[in-house]
Amino acid sequence: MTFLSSRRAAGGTARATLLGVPYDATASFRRGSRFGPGAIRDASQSIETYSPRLDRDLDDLAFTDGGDIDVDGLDTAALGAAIERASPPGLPFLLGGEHTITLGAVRAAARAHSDLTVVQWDAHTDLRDDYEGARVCHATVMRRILDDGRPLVQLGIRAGTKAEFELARRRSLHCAQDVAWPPDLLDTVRGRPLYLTVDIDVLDPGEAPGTGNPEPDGASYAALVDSLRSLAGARIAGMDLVEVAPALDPSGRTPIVAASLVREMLLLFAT
Ligand SMILES: [Mn+2]
Repeated sequence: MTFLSSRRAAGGTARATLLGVPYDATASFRRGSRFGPGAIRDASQSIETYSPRLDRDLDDLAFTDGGDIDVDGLDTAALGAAIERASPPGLPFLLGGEHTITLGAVRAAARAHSDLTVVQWDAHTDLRDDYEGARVCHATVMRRILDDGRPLVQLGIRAGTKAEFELARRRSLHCAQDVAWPPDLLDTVRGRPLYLTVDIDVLDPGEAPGTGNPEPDGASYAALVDSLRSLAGARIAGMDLVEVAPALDPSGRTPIVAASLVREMLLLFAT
């Protein structure tokens, strides 16, 4: 199954390509995000192609669904290499899978954009130097991105260690629980190539309970879409949506919320 209304663009000129990355090998608390890409595609069949909020329709957009990258049994080094190899031209849009997948995608995007800035919507800082002995995992991924020298903006953040928050205050361009953009920060990033990473747990668990490490007091769907919409017209070099774990939400609403978010991100950034 492919994502709602995706298609082969004539001559392979699709602006955006969806790629599933069904990987959750380092998940520490509750696994299941490897089933995220399939569940999001499945849920996409139940939503409309038209977004009243944006007054745009996916049917008017040439984007493709490239299926899943084969990541079965890979360690995190091989995972990163597989993602870098698979990164398509144009605008790659990865569906996780755990947050670790972002590292390979950011490194791939940075090959073409050395001044790449990363924007993270997430409940968690993900800035540990290591976690249970692992240097590359879902809890350290943003630390590795900082180590690579990438400027980082963190929105929706409400969980992490004291040391992670101290590091964020020193090294992130911005780290706040609010997902709204300070106007001066928007002016700073708008001219730069951006990589956007959305961890579904940035949303309140009431809206998206199907995720490995839910945190209370999260953003609303409307606030998240508004935050993304603030970047309309910006240069987006790549993006992802991660940490959807469908089995942890018997109501099934998390994959539907995620599919709606994928639609809005495509309509905002793949035109
Ligand atoms: Mn998170």
